[in-house]
Amino acid sequence: MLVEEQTKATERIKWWQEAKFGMFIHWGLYATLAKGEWVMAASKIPVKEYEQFATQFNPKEFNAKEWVGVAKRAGMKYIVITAKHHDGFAMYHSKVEKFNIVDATPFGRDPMKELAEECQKQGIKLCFYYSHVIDWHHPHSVHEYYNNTWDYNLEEKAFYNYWHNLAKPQIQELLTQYGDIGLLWFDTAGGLSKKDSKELVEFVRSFQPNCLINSRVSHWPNIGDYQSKGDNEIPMYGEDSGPWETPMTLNQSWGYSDRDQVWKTPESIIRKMVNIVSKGGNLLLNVGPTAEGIIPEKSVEVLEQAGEWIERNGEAIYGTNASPFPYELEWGAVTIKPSRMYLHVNNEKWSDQLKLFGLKNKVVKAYLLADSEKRSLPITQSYTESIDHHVLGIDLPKDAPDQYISIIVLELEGNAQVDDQFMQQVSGSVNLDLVHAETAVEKNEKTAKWDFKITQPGAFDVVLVNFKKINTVWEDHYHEEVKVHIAGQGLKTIPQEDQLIKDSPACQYPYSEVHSILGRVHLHDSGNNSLALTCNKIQEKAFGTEIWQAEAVKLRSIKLVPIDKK
Ligand code: JFZ
Repeated sequence: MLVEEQTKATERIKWWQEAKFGMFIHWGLYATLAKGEWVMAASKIPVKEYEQFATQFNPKEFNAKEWVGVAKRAGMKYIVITAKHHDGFAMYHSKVEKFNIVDATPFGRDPMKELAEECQKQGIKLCFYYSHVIDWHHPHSVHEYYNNTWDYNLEEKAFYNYWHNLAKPQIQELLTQYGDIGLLWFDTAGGLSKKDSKELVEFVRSFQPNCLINSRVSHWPNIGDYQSKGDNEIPMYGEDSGPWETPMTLNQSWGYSDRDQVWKTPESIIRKMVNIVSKGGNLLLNVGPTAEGIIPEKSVEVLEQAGEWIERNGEAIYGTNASPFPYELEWGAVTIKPSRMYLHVNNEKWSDQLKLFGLKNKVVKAYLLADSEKRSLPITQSYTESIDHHVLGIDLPKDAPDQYISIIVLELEGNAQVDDQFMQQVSGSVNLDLVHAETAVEKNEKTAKWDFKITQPGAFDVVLVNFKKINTVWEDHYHEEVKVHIAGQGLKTIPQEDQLIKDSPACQYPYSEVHSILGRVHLHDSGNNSLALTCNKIQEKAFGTEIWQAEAVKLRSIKLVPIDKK
């Protein structure tokens, strides 16, 4: 990219990177069936029959002011709403296709217009989701896999008929009828050529040069302004060098489903948001309103409660940068600003003293974000030259001052600088993430290697950490021995599902975190060590983020867990 283009791109995305938290809204004709947004394909509903649902679609309760108000109270800075999903039904007044909410329903209003006005009033950016490749209503849309083959003959489809007569004209409408649009969220681009993908980006820019475009606009890499991860996927520290987001469900569905009552708690939302923001990402959190136009009560309740925490702690969220540490911290997470570090401490890890290894700066002052008087907390800082080890200790009041996560502010001399090598944490464990390993392939064997520092020698369990997608048979993925070499000791074993964690800071439905204990090792001395893992799950390059591309079992990291510590 030219320097000038790069500068423009950096400027364009600034608001979004500062915003951190947005509302996703999956709302469409499918809400009338209350079985999620894929119902048309799942039940192979013929177009003629599906069109009939429009004649009864009358979301009288829709109230733009209330919806935008919910987003505001949740602490969200932008809204991304489905202007057209895979069913092809336009949720706005389209002039190029009658199958839209104004022309085809008794409702007759344009909710996108009402939202645009309300967003403007309440200071929220409005953004549109547009399914640009999958369209089950149009006879000529062609996706690699997900086509309407129950009405139409795939062989008779002429993609460019769809592309030039529906997709592009509708995208143009969205960019010209509703004022400034923050971003266009494209999805499931399977089969779209590189040329058409790039042209689409140019097409969008020709109407609104500052409108952001997510990576799902194309399957070709490096097109669009930022990376949308797979649904509900949270990456490892440092996995992404550019801007990224996690699109996340509040229950287990995007579009309204009357059967799905598995709601995340406000606590879980806060923890995931903090984890994501500490890794430099954004959280795009979904609600699925009903056919009446109501955001389910339970979603509103969870969002408002999460919003109260964010309101109190916004200083440590909005406009921050990612943690400089290349691993998960066992007590929580870190965000930074110039000359400042925020320690987000999980309340169950709250104790008399918090210790942090590896911060090189002098700490000028430490205080609780919850303390309006900013009273100094007693601190000690030490450095041991022989093992190049920095330790910060902060004395804490007896009780955690906030709900779920309490934040300590560190005022630093200069911008945060940390020892970025892997090291043992305070509890004695070592977390080695795959993305930071040196990898090599030899004789068909893939090996990952890490160097790390030990400050408290002892005996350790070696634990392999994978994320496993629901309904995946573990043995289909791990049926060969993996090998570990560390400090002259070797382990060789087939990983088992020893511990299954359904919800952790970075893991959630449809994944669970699987811990496999590979064996026990002894580290006798302080200082530098290295670990080598040989395992065929070590990927050279991450997959794309199309539905079918999400890896069923993803190797994340290997951990050393001390066994003599309680
Ligand atoms: C897509 C849509 O099909 C779905 O209806 C919803 O809109 C969602 C936000 O996006 O589905 C996907 C796309 C990618 C993955 C999973 C579901 N993925 O990479 O894991």
